[in-house]
This record gives sequence, structure tokens and C-alpha cells, in this order.
Amino acid sequence: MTNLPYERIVVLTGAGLSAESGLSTFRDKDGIWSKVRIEDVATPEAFARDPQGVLDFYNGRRNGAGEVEPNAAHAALARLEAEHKGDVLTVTQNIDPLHEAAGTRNLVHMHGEIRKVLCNHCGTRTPYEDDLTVDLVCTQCGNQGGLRPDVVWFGEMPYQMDRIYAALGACDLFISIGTSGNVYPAAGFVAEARGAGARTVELNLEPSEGITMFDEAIHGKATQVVPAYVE
Ligand code: BJW
Repeated sequence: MTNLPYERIVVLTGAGLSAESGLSTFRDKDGIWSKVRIEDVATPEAFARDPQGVLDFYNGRRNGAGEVEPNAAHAALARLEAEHKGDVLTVTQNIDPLHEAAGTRNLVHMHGEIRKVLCNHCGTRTPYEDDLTVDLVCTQCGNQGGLRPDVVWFGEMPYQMDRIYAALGACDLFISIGTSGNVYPAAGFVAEARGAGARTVELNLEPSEGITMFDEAIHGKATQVVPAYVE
């Protein structure tokens, strides 16, 4: 049973949370960015230059993630939301569906969801589980060639920023889990929460880029440190 003495909690999660479920992180030694270049797969310019190459990269990621299950850290965060007396908002940078699979409901996927497709022409976002190809036609607007994974690339605006900043401005506890603190705006959330007077806590395998902004840091594997901290 969770016993954290705070009213409004914001939890930020990153790739390290899903690492023990078998999903790769980005910036660790064998991470995704050690195998492919950001400029080739994770920018709007890459998609414009080589749409099928980018779609193949994400088709591979989605298929590789087929059998993945939430781990003990996802489960602990779902219990925190269910049992905590105050508000808990979970903001994830992850595009996998493991928070919701574990039962978290008050959730923002700020970098999108790999199991959805976004039409670059009309902006419609819809669930889509199959491989994407450049010849697909949008069922909403009828345009061909604009369908892409619903993920936020470098240079694009992450989702629900107004909701996130409102929660950061009102929170009294901010917990950052499994993120290296390299990518903005998420890397700046700890400063926002601190500015609002919140206690700031990092739960990560190692000190992140933003370590000096945290009041407390517990370093270890997410499946160990997250249940121990929130329960
Ligand atoms: C464990 C563990 C275990 C391992 N247990 N822990 C110059 C200065 C400042 C900003 C910029 C700048 N130039 C450009 C920018 C902006 C840019 C940016 O931040 N660039 C930086 C590289 C400098 N950002 C953007 O473009 C963003 N948009 C934007 O800024 O819009 C304008 C705006 C302005 C103001 C307000 C709002 C908006 C968009 C960023 C999009 C990021 N997209 C990606 C790809 C998504 C799709 C996909 O998955 O392919 O998102 S990149 C990638 O990085 C992915 C992640 O969500 C994101 C963060 O990575 P994360 O989660 O931190 O993973 P890692 O691998 O870095 O870290 C894992 C951590 O876990 C490590 O610390 C490990 O130790 C730990 N770990 N195992 C616990 N078992």
C-alpha cells in the first residue's frame, strides 16, 4: 500500500523503465542510437527523404515488441495511481503500451504510441497494428503516402504539453524514472517541478544529466528501486 505523503504526484518515465521488459533503451552502450543514426530514422526530414526506410525501422520495432510484458516497476506505478489518495499523473516518453497494460490510466504518451498511426495530411491518429507501407491511403482524408507511426520525432512538438506543464506547476512530488535527461522538453520537467516547490526524486540505473536538480536519487534497476520507493 502506497504511503507517500504528497497530494499531487507527477511521474516521468523513460526507456529504462521498459528495459527489464526486454525493450532497448536509446543511449546505453547497446542502445538504439548505437545501431541507427537519429538523422536517418527519427526526424521529419528522414521521413521525407526515405519514407519506407523509416517505416521499416518502426515496423521492426513494433514487431520486435510483440510479446513484451509490463514489469514489476510498471505494476508498482499502476498500484500507486490506484491506491494513492491524491492525484497521480504519469507522463511517459515511451511509445510502448506497457503502462496501460499494467493498469495505469491517468497517462500521457508525450512522444506518441507505436501502436497508432498518424496521417501527416489530416492529423488523424488511429490505432493500427499492421506494418506500414508508403502506398497506404488514409481512411479519413483519402490521401496516400502520409501515414507514419504516431511518434514524436526531433523537431516536432510533444503531445499534451499544456496538461503536463499544468500538472508540473501544481505538483508536490516529481519522480523521474529510467530516463537519461538528454531530450527536451522532458529533461526540463524537473526544473519546472522544482520551481513549483515540489520534492524531486530520481530513480534510475545511474545519475542522469539532470542529477543536480534532484533532492533525492536512488540508483538501481527499475524493477527493484521503483516498487521499493512507491510502496
Ligand atoms: C535504467 C535501466 C533499468 C537502463 N532500470 N534505469 C539544444 C538544446 C536543447 C534542446 C534542443 C537543442 N537542440 C534541439 C533541441 C530539441 C530536441 C532535443 O532535446 N534535442 C537534444 C538531443 C538536445 N527535442 C525535440 O526536438 C523535441 N521537441 C521539441 O523540443 O519541440 C519544441 C518544444 C519547445 C518547448 C516546449 C515544447 C516543445 C522532440 C523530442 C522527440 C524525441 N523522440 C524520441 C524518439 C521517439 C520515437 C521512438 O521511440 O523512436 O524519443 S528520441 C528518444 O529519446 C525517444 C525517447 O523518448 C527520448 C528519451 O530517451 P530516454 O527515455 O531518456 O532513454 P535513454 O536511452 O536516453 O536513457 C535511458 C536511461 O535509463 C539511462 O539513464 C539508463 O541508465 C537508464 N536505465 N536500464 C532503470 N533497468
